[in-house]
Amino acid sequence: MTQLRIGIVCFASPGGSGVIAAELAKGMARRGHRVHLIARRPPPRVAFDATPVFFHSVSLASYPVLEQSPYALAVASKIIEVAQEHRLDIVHAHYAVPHATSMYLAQQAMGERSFRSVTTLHGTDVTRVGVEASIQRINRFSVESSDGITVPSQFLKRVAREDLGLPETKGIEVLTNFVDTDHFRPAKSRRREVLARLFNGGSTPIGPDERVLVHVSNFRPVKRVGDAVQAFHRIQQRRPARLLLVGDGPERGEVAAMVRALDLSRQVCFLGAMVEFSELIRHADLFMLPSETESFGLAALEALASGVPVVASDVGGLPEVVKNGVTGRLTPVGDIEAMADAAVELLADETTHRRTAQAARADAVDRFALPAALERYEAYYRRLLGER
Ligand code: GMT
Repeated sequence: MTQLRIGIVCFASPGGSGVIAAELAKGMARRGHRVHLIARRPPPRVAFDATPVFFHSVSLASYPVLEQSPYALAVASKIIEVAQEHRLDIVHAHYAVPHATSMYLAQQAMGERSFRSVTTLHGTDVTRVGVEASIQRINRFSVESSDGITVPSQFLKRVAREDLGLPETKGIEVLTNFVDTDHFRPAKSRRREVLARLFNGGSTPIGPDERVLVHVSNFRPVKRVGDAVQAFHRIQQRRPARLLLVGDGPERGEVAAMVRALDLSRQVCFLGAMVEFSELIRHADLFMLPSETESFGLAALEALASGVPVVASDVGGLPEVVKNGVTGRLTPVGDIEAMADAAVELLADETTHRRTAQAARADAVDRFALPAALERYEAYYRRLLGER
């Protein structure tokens, strides 16, 4: 098989699209391909690997005339530079806004000596910002102009057709997100002290009956972190429990105020953003994801791979990730009582919890393991290049 020269464009801010782009970059490099990553900064997690991924930073122009620095143009320019210098076969843009547009510009500028382009739609680039009136037309045009389009779930494929208006004649490939199941793996035995250290500087040990729930997100409104806190409020009235909140973002202040108002400061701990939380999550008892929408829900998959059952909203692509009643529970968006009931039911009975945790791990390995995902991506790239 010939070595591929692949460019990957992504955001470096915390979030699933940057994680997937980084894991893909590392994985393709390990498979022997030359991978060039283009972003403002190296995305979190890309550093954790010995295999070389070549990084090219996008620097932004500033000038008093400009109201905002033209990021999309800077990315386009960087793609041209890297593609020419390294004779890229494929450029793969993660998150359409504005990367699909930058990639289209670069392709046009390079003419015949250009590369094949792939856009992976991740979520709000289709469901929210991507369909805002101010950019919808150019976003749709740029995505449709990509040689290949991938999405992480059947849900997002449907929405891309309906909301973005991508025609049936344009192929959209479902290549599900994936997880490194060696990295996210269950604990040999759940050790309370690993988590206890995180609460109040470790001053209060976690009691044998106490259960630890975790939520990981970027604290954007769409994540509904407040619902996790309100559900937890009900859960801890019915059984001893604690809640670890991992991440940071615009809603954090409001959520912190809610924790104080509900008098939960002793049981709820805000850890802030963490790039590496696999050790923490594998010792937890339950993962909560009460989002308003998720195209996929990568954090939920990382919990499942760690052998941690998930209680999540029954929305978007989440039912494709969490098997309701088997690897976790799905409850209607905003139904705090239902979420609390599901959590208590899972935590109340040791046998149910163990069975769900084992099914979670098995299903993550079976359907979402990294090596098979990398093979699917590579086959897709080769198909676009006309190799088979
Ligand atoms: O679309 C976003 O809100 C950002 C994006 C990200 O960069 O985190 O999240 C989306 O992509 C992830 C990776 O494919 C998915 O796991 C998330 O479900 C998805 N978020 C939403 O759909 C809200």
